Amino acid sequence: MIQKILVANRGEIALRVMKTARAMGIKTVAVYSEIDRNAPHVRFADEAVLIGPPPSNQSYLRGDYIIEVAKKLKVDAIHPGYGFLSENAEFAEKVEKSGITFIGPKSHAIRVMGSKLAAKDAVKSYDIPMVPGIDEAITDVEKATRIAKEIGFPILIKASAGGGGKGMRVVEKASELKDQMKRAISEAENAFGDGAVFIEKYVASPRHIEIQVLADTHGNIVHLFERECSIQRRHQKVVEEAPSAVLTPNLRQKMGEAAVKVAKACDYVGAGTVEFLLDEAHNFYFLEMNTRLQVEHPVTEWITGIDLVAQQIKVANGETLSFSQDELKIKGHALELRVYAEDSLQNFMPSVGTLEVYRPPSGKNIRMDDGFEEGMEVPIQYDPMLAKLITYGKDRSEAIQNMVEAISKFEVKGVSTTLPFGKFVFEHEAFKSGNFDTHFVKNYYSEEKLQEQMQLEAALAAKVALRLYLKDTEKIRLPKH
Ligand code: MV4
Repeated sequence: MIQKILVANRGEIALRVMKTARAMGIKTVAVYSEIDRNAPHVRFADEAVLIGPPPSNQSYLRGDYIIEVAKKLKVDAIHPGYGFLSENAEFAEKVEKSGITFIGPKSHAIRVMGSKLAAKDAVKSYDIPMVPGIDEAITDVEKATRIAKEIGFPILIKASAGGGGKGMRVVEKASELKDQMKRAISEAENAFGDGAVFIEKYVASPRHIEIQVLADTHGNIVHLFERECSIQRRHQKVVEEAPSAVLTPNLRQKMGEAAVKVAKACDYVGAGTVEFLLDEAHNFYFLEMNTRLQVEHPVTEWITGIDLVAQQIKVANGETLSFSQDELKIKGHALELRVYAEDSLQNFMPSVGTLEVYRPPSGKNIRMDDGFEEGMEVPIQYDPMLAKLITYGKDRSEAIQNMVEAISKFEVKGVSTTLPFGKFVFEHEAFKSGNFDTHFVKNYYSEEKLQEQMQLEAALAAKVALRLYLKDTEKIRLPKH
């Protein structure tokens, strides 16, 4: 039985994991870098250990040292959160070898899904739709040209070791292929130490839809429906929601079944996410699997009523899933906005400084997952995400309305945030209608448009204030008559 968990992470996700652990009666250990000395995750934990200077490679990425700390404090399990060591197969393996439970899948699954080509290979015999293309590394330009012509241009060159869009290149015609392949290979070598690239048909206007899965150690696998993650900027997700505005029950079931097969193909254990592209004709294609808890997991938790961290811990304890696929139902609609310390009017430049004012909204249909407090500095060493603002509604339009209200109540001073950008998205006709794809930001957003919207709102606010003032002065005068 897990009685003590070390959380090898920081910020909102470290807190998120510890809150569930505590609710389950499990002791928590935080690790922290020098700059995080006074961070909320450190104060929340039952014990906390300094692990090094601020740069991640000297602190949160020191796998061996974190395992040493865990052993010294007689920790039963390590939760890696997302990012940092969460998808490091070697780390997962070392944790297990040290006699500590890794809260996540076996290193085999992490390794297979860490390579796109290995992933394609693993799911090959499971009848899962994949984008037309090849399933092996290619270096021969002649051969690539032949295949590309078969597939039909435009095609996409992808790095096998790449993730989050890194190392991807669109090729419009055969004459560009040679040059682009050379570049892609050398880029992949430099970035990942692995020059393997492959080609796929380029899906021009896809939606990004992912399916949450959960597997126990006894062979039971369920899916917890989809999250729509098409609203992103340079491969950084900005808004996520569940369910998607466009999936029919039939398509949802098909995608769910495909996701479960992907999990089966790599002997998956724990909570994982299977990513798909959905094209304009609503064909779906398996892209990759993320072998960790995702940033956007709260929207799934809200529509299913299931605490995914609690499930991860139970599975790690060897428990059997306590529900079947048939017992899972979608209830209502949830949205998540990632609030970054970035300036939406200055090309999303990181905005560092002190949170002179930090007052997140609260209420019945609002969930805030954050790791910041008023007065704290926003450090430059880590991801600039300040908070996740999550809202709920009985349906999509109610969730949107609650989100717009929550954004307007969120007060931050001292650093710029992407809150105004978020409001722009939720108030946009394309978003409200549900008719959008991964090009939403590129297609609809500009600093000028946001500026214009903010000025209109400021003018409206001034008018409302003036009207209130006039009404007030009238009230004051009234008794005189
Ligand atoms: C694609 C694609 C179009 N066609 N594959 C980007 C990240 C990586 N996970 C896969 N990605 C894409 N793969 C084919 N064959 C378009 C993207 C893509 C994308 C996918 C999901 C979310 C946002 C995206 C933004 C640009 C491109």
